[in-house]
Amino acid sequence: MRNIVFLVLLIVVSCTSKPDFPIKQNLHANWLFKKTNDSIWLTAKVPGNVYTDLQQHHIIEDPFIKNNEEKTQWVSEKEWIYKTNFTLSPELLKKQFITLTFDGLDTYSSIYINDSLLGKTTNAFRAYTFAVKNLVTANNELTIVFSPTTIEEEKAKKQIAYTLPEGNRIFTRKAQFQYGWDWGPKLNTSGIWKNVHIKAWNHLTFDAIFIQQNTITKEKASLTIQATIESDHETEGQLSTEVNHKKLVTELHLKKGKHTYEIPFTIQNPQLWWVHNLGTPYLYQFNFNLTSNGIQYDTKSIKKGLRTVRLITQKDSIGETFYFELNGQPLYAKGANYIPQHSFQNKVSSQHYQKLLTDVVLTNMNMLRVWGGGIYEHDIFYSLCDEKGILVWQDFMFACAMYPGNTEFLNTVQIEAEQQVKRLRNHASIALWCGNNENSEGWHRWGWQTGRSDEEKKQIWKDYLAVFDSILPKTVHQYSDSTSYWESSPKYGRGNPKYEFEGDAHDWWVWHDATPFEHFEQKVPRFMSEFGFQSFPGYEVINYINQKDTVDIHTSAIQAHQKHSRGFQLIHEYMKRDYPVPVKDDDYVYVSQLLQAKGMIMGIEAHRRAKPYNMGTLYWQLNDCWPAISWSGIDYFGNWKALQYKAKKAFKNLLISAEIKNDSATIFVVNDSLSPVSGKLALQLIDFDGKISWTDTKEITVTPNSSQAFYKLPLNSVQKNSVVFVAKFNNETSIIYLTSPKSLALKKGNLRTNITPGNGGFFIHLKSNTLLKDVFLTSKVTGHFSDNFFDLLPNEEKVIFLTTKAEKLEGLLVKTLNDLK
Ligand code: BMA
Repeated sequence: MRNIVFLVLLIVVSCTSKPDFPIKQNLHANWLFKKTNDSIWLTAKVPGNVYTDLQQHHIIEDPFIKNNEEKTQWVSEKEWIYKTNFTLSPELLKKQFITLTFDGLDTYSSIYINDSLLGKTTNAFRAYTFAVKNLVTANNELTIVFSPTTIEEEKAKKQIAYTLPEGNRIFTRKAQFQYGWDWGPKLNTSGIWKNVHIKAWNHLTFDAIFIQQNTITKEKASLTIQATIESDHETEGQLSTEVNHKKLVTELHLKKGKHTYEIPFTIQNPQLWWVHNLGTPYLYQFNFNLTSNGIQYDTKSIKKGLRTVRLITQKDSIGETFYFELNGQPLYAKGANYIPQHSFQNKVSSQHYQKLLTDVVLTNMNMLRVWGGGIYEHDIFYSLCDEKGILVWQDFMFACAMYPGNTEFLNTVQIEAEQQVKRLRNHASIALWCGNNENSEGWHRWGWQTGRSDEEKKQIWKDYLAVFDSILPKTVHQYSDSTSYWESSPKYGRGNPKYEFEGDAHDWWVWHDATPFEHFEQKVPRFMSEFGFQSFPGYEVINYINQKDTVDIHTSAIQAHQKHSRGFQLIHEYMKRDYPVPVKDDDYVYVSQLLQAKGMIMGIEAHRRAKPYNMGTLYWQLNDCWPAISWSGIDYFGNWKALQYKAKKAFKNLLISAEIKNDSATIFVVNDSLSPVSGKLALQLIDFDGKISWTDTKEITVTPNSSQAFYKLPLNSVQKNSVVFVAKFNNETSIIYLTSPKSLALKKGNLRTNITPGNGGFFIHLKSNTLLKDVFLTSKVTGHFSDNFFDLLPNEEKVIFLTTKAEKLEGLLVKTLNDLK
């Protein structure tokens, strides 16, 4: 229930009495666990899960190395018990209200406190809160029994007369990738995967605060503070809101129970939040204070970016647009699809979040799609996206399946959606809520309807609509400030010709259908939300899988870490088309990364050249959840593959890109910034020794937020395998190749390297008398190269910085494509 507050006073309240704040106590200590029938209790980590606990006690081996995954499958078939003892202080016990909250239990559990059954849980994606005032004392025991998911799944399955695609995972609300995916292991965890805490309070407390944006213009941000307050009696109270030294104290007539009070709040000339490539992701710090009768009862702080972001879908002469508008400006979205960073979430530290999201900014990405087969990420993920100016396309956690539609299932989805939307609605980074990943495409194009009666099909689709066309959009609409909702990604599967003209697209003609990379240039959709190609990870990951110190890609362990049935075969087929196929394993790994990068960059550049027809490109996939051969740009150890380095360049605000068609090269300049860029476009035709055979310059102005063709070069008299065009504009240089890497007449280079120590690493100076393609630096020391897999123009020096803690740069190796010819 909402109450509009009319009485607003600008006063400073002086609190004379001692505050009576809630007491929050985490219950993360002293946990023990065991298999139900075992007699010995072992120590456990909370938050955590049974796999990492078992590993800690050497009962199972690390499932990420060798073929161990298979050996650990018994774990998810057992029942596990966790218990802890905790004490509560007299001060806490004296409080009127005491609640126990589990932010996440994975998944089917029975909770006992001091031997009484507190409740049962069935959804890992929602929090559970219990009132425990009458159940706790100074010394307590908390026990949680986790039953295997299969038991409930089998029961649920029996209630439906037909089989739903894709397996029993659909019955359990937990991370779907834990049942195995084409890039991830089958490790179906159980346990206390998120925080557990006790909260004790007197009289008044904040339940939640939502800073709702009504309208945001350059002149004024009109907001409504929606404060949900729980009170044990009807009373007068004050809510103070403080932002950048402006303080507003509002008198509230508080009713008994949990109620939402709405307080209008304006900020003049607000500083808007922008994605990092277009401005500053400015965040306001809001501090709230709840007072009554001179006593302070609760406080809360929220960092909030003010912006408007909308998904624009409008019919046009070609089909329908699909783009995001940020603060009134059409935004070109550049980025990737994000999957969980680990199979076990307790293994993902805040440093992992920091590092990965810093990498996202460094590679000039401004959007991530949190894919629907993983998890609703932890708060830190969204807070960092807010801080770093990254937009988030947030899927609800449903992927590649049809889900049941019984009342119990719909109810749990309703609660889950409401909790997640409320949890994330203050984040400036949330750009979109999307219902699911590929469920609709699967239903319409993957043969899921075959052999079903009309009645059955009608029922399954009705159940689909109940979730994705009703519960989820209604929840987003009701609890957020008009965040856009999109039913399913993609809008149309690639089998439907409309995929090119309307909505977002997952273009898997490349890879799954083995179509050559050039397809990306021929079929450009309105927004590419998935496209990808696999490669081997860095040497460090390969050696970790095998537990060896030489690169070997022919082991059964490597086979076990490739989850796509045709994965190796597809890499090989594509490699033969465009690259020399190396014999040595370390070379093969290197070329597999070049191959992946070539395909993806071809796509990214074609998409960006097609702006504003196309307004976004998110490749599949940013990261890995275990050491794998996969589509990722960044491997399990955080090392950048060739794709990530090359995407960094291809995602810059200013891109020089050539379209090679009909024996000519058309030079485009793409400008994503909101200002015009003027300068000299300089073009040269050089051979691999640097001899210039043709040159021209042109003064150009690239209009803001545009892609324009500026030059057309005929290629009919050009020796395509032994020359390149070099295009320069505004400090950017692009080397334009006219034929596939395999056909290039690259020469053996005379590379000179010189290493000098620097602050926190080493400078590596590189120079060659001939063009070196795809220069790859690798070393024994752990670190990050400022650039890698780059081309070195003849007689031009390039300086790379290796950031490392090592004192000596040992074993620097340089590989080039020239060496493999
Ligand atoms: C996409 C994803 C995933 C899958 C990937 C690679 O469509 O949504 O389901 O892992 O393709 O096959």
